[in-house]
Amino acid sequence: MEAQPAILQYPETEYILPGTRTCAGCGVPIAYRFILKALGPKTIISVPACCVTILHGIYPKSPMAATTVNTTFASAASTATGLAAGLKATGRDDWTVMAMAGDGGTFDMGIQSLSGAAERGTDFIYVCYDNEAYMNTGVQRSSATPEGAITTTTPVIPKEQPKKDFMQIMEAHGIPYLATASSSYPGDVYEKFLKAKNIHGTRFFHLSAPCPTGWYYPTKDTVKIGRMMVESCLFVLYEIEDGQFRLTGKSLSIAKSGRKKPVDDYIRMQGRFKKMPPEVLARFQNAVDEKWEALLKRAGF
Ligand SMILES: Cc1ncc(C[n+]2csc(CCOP(=O)(O)OP(=O)(O)O)c2C)c(N)n1
Ligand code: SF4
Ligand SMILES: [Mg+2]
Repeated sequence: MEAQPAILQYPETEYILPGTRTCAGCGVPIAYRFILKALGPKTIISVPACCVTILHGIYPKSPMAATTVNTTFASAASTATGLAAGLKATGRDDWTVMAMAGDGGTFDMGIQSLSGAAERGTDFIYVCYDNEAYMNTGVQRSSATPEGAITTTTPVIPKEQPKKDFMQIMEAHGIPYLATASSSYPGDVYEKFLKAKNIHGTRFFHLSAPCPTGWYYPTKDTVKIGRMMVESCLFVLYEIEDGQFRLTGKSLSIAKSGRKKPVDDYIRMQGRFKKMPPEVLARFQNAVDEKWEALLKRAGF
């Protein structure tokens, strides 16, 4: 019998119904749709203040067919800890607890509650969807904003510090599973969440989600921009399971073929990089190359 195309193997149930309040072209709901398909109906989500709060909307007009708790900005992981404890105490071990937070709510504001939960081995999935700034409040810089980007808090001189390597911080917690994923590769997102669902303990995802509103590119280009991040190895798709590192999807194909693109086209497509000086672009490319080489080595290439 012929194998079914991957798209026909995803569950048909939708947990995000039409009519969300995200901007046109937002990268977040593309991935979120597949995350929820992988996790299924017995999922409870802790959402701090961020664009996903806007996506979830206000009761009774929410487009979400998923159980949600809205919490304060720094508390996604501590709220999830309470949910996990409550479900365990009431014998509902078949539920999945997930926290869905932005980069501001993770790299900066939520790091203490996330680090505490990971150190305790809280049984939950934490997703940091990364649009590389505090978007919900009007594009302020976060420690996930790349060097050379303009934000409303770095309007004249673009951001001078490089992006924080948050995966390294999370790996240092010794958690059983952590992975990167991109909204431009929903199949890879789906597979990784399906796997994470069946692992116990703290599982962490760094999910790249392009944002036309804060990156200043046309709304139709979201999937293209996300693919360019991966094709240039600026954002690498991988997973670390019980300490074992593995490249996945498009990044694995690039490792095999050696066909890695430069970052220039990706940078030039976005208004946020219009003031990036040539020397910063050269340094940026250099940093991407060095990190890719290190990951290739780690993956055994
Ligand atoms: C303690 C606190 N400080 C500031 C805010 C205002 N605030 C709400 S959402 C947000 C930005 C969140 O950024 P991020 O976590 O990156 O998510 P995004 O909006 O980009 O999706 C801010 C600053 C708040 N709700 N609580
Ligand atoms: S500001 Fe960006 S991340 Fe937020 S809803 Fe709009 S496109 Fe999505
Ligand atoms: Mg953000």
